[in-house]
Amino acid sequence: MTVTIFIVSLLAAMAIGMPIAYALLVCGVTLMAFLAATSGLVIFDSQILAQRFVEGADSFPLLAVPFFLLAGEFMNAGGLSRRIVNLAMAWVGHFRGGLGYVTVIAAVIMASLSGSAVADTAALAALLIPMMRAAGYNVGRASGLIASGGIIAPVIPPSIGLIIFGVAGNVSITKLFLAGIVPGLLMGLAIGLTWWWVAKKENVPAGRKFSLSERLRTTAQGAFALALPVVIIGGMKFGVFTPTEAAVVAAVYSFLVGMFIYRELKWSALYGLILSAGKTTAVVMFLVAAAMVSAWLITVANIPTEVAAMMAPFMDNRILLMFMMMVLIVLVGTALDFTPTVLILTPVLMPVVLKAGIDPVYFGVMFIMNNAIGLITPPVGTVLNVVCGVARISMEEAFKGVLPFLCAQLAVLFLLVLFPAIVLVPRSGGCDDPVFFNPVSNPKETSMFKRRTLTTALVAATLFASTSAFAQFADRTIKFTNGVNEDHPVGLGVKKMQEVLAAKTGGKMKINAFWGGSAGGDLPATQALRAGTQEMVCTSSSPLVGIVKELGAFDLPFLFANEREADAVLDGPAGVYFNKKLEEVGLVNLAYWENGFRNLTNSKRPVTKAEEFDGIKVRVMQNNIFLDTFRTLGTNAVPMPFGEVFTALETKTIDGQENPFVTIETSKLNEVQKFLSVTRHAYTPFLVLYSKKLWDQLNPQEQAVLREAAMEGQKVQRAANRVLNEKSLANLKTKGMVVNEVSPAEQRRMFEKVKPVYDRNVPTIGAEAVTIVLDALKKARGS
Ligand code: TK8
Repeated sequence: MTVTIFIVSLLAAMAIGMPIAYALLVCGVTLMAFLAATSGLVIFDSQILAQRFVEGADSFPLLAVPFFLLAGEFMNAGGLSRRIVNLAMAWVGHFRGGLGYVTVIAAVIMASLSGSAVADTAALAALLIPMMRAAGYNVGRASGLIASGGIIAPVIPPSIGLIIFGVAGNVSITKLFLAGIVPGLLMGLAIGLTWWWVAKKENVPAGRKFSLSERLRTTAQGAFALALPVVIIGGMKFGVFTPTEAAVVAAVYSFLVGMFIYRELKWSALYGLILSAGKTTAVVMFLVAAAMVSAWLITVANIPTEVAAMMAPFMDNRILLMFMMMVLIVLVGTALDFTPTVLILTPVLMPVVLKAGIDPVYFGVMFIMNNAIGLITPPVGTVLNVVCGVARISMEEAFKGVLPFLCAQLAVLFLLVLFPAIVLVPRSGGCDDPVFFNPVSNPKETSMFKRRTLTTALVAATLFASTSAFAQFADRTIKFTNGVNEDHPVGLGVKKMQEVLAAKTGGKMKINAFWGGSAGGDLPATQALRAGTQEMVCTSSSPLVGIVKELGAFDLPFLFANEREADAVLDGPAGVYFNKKLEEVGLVNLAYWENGFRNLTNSKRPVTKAEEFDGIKVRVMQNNIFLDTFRTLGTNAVPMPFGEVFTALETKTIDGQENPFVTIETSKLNEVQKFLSVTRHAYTPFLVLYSKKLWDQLNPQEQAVLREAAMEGQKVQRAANRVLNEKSLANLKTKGMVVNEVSPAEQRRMFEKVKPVYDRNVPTIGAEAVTIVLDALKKARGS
C-alpha cells in the first residue's frame, strides 16, 4: 500500500512536468501525510522537511563531487584529454578502424581521471568526431562507440555515481572505487572487441602509422595525464587519503598540469570553468538533499520491508534476486536520469540486499554499471543526447550506431551477475572475501526456549484479544532506533521488550527496531523524539550533553571503578534526578541500560602509559568533556557521530576511537583498528528514551507496560553485556587485535593528568548534578 502511494505520488508529480528534485519533495510530503493519517505518528511537520533537507546535503564524502567535477573541467580545458587521445593515436591509430581503438583506450584512461559520463563523452566527441568524420567513418557508428566509451566513467574510479551510492547506502566509497576497476575495464574490452568485429564487417579505413620517435614523444607528453590515476587509486588503496581528499588532489593536479606544464589553461577561462563545475554541483546536491527527505520517509514508512516481502520468493536464490533487481534498475533507469535513479532506488533496495546477504560493494558497482548503461538507452539517454548534439545526428541514428556496443555492455553486466566474484578481485581481502554471505538474522543467544515463550505468548495473546481483554491498548508500532548493531546485547534487550509487549498487550503494541544507525544517528534521533516524530532511541548519554548539560557528570573520566558502582548510582536517587532533567526537555527515560567501560583503540601504537596518547588523532563522542579529557591526555581529539566512525577509521581520517569491547566487536571496528588498550577511562550508560510528546498521548496502562518492558529488558541487557564483555575481549584478540592492559599505577597517572578536566567542567555540568553523583558513589563505596 505505502509502496503504491510512493510510486503514484512520484509519478504524478513528474507527469505534470515538475523537475525531479521537487517531485521527490512532493513524494516525501505525501508519505508524511499518509503516515500521519494512518499510523498516529506526529510527523506532518515542515520543520522535519527542512531539517532532513539540510542534513541530506551536509556530508563530507559528498564534498568530493564538486572537486571531481572541477578536475574534469581542468582536464578538458587544460589539454590533458587531447594528449591522451594523441597518445592512443600514436600507438593504435594505424590498425583497421584505428580511431575506434583510440576512442576505447582514451575513454578508459579518461574514466580514471574523471567521474562524470557526460563530461567525458562531451570531451571525447568534440575531439574525435571531427577526425572520424574526416577519415570517412560512419558518423552514427562512431558516435555510438564514443557514447558507449563515455559511460565507462562512472564505473572506473573516481566516480560521482559511486560516491552518491556510497552516501545514500552507507557503503565504503573507497571499497566501491576499488571494486569498480575490473568491471570498468571489462566494459572497455567488450566494446573494443565489438569494434574489431564491426570494423572488419563495415571495412572501416586504417590511419597512418606513427614512427617510434613520435610514439615516444606523445607518450612523454601524455605522462603527466597518465600519472594522475596512479596517484588517486594508489593513494586511496593505501589509505593515504579519503575519496574527498583524492578529489581535491585531482583538481589541484589537473589545474597545475594544465596551467604550468601544458600551458593551455588560461587564467581568463578559470572563472567559467569553476562556474560550470559549481552549476553541475548545485544540480546534484539539490537532488541529493531532496532525495534524502524521501529516503528518510521511505525507511520510516517501512517500504523496504514491503519490497523485501515482494522479493521474498527470490530471497534464497541470490543470483536470481540480483537478476530481478538489475531488471528493475534497467526499467527505472530508462525512465529517469542517472542520479535520481541512484537516489530513489538505493534506500529501497539496500535493505533487501543486506537481508539476502549480498555484498553491498558488489551490488553498488553493479547498480552503477547498470545505471551507466541506461545513459545510452532512449528515451532519456543523456549521454546519447550529448553525442547527437556534437555530431549533429538524430537520436535514431545514434541509437542504431550504439546498438552493438550496448549489447556488448549488457553482456558484461549479465556475466557479472552470473560470476560475481570477478567484481571483488582487487579488494584488500583478495578472492576469499565472499560476495554472498550469511546475513545475521538472530543473534545466537535466541534460545529455543525464548522462541517458545514468544510463540506461547503470541498464541495466548490472540486468544485473549478475541475476548477483548486488551481493549485498553491501541494498535501501535513503535519506532526504536539504535546506533549499535543487532548482535549487540541491546538486541537482546529489545527482543525482551518485544516479548513483554506481545504478552501484555495481546500483540497490539509492537516495536519496530532499526540497527547500526540505519535510520539515523543518536543525536538526530533524540531530536526527532523531542519533536515527536519518532518514539524511541537507545543512546549513550554523552552525545546528549548539549541538550541536558547535567548528563556531563557521566563523562567525567575515571568516575566509576566497576559495574556495581554504576548500577548503584543509576538505579538510585541520582538516576531519578537525571530522569527529571530529561523530561524537562521532552524525553522520557524508561531505563538505564549498559554501554560499559570504554577503552581506546588506535592504529598507531599500544598505549600503556599517559605519554603514549600523544598526537594520536582520536574520535570522541560529541561533547566537551570527552573532548577536554582527550586533549588533556595529549591526543588530537575530534568529535564525530558514531555512524561515521568506521569509515573515518577505514579511510584513516582518524587514527583511533574509544568504546566498550562489545561495541568494538559488534561494530567490527577491529577490522580497521590494530591496537586495543584497556584504559577503562569512562563508563557511559545507555538511555532508553521515549518521546515525551508521544508518551503523553498514551494511556496509563500503555505507559506502565512500556516501563515494565524496558525494565525487563534492562535485566537481560545488562546481564548479557557483562557476559559478553569478557568474551568480546577474547574474540578481539583472536581476530588479530594487539591488546595491552594498563597497570593500576599507570591508570592512576592518567587520572592525575586529567584531574583538571573536573575543575574545568564541573561549573558547566552544574555542581548540583556532580554532587548528587559523587554522594551516591560515596554511599555505594560504603565510605
Ligand atoms: C551507540 C552509541 C555508541 C557510543 C559512541 O549508538 O558514540 O561511541 O558509545 O556506541 O551510543
